[in-house]
Amino acid sequence: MPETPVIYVLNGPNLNLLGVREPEIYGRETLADVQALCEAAAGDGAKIVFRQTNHEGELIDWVQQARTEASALVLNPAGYGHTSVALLDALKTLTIPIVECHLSNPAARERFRHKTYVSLVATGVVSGFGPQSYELAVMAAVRLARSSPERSGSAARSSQA
Ligand code: CA2
Repeated sequence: MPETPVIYVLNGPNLNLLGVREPEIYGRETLADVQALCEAAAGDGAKIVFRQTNHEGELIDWVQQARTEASALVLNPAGYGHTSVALLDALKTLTIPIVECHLSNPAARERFRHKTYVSLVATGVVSGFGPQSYELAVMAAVRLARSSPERSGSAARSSQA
């Protein structure tokens, strides 16, 4: 029986305010609701490690951790997606699938949101579906993890260490 893949779901700055501020843009569901959606989407098929930080260095530490501990990464980089070359450099060290995820559709918003550094290395991008973007991103990540068996479970972790 293959080991259960681990999916890291990492969230960047201000997403802790989800459901509390700007509901007209980001909706009324909280980040805890989003976490529950991710866990339900994974079901018994994967283990979800769900985290949020307002600090660029901490996000980068977690990306580095995902390199050895995860089978796939779902990332909502929030504002850092548009600004952080350091985050891009960290993501470039990963060999696991990366699914970029946004609640809103940044391409339909202000010009400065139209591009992210993360998209340069993402396997795919899900945006514009509100919390459901995460659900879809986790489903994609689980499939990608399963279709890259060398990247699932402990064998992957030791080969990448
Ligand atoms: O649509 C997304 O998920 C974004 O990643 C959200 C970022 C934004 O900078 C990106 O362009 C698109 C902003 C996250 C801020 O989250 C808040 C949530 C509630 C209230 C205020 C901010």
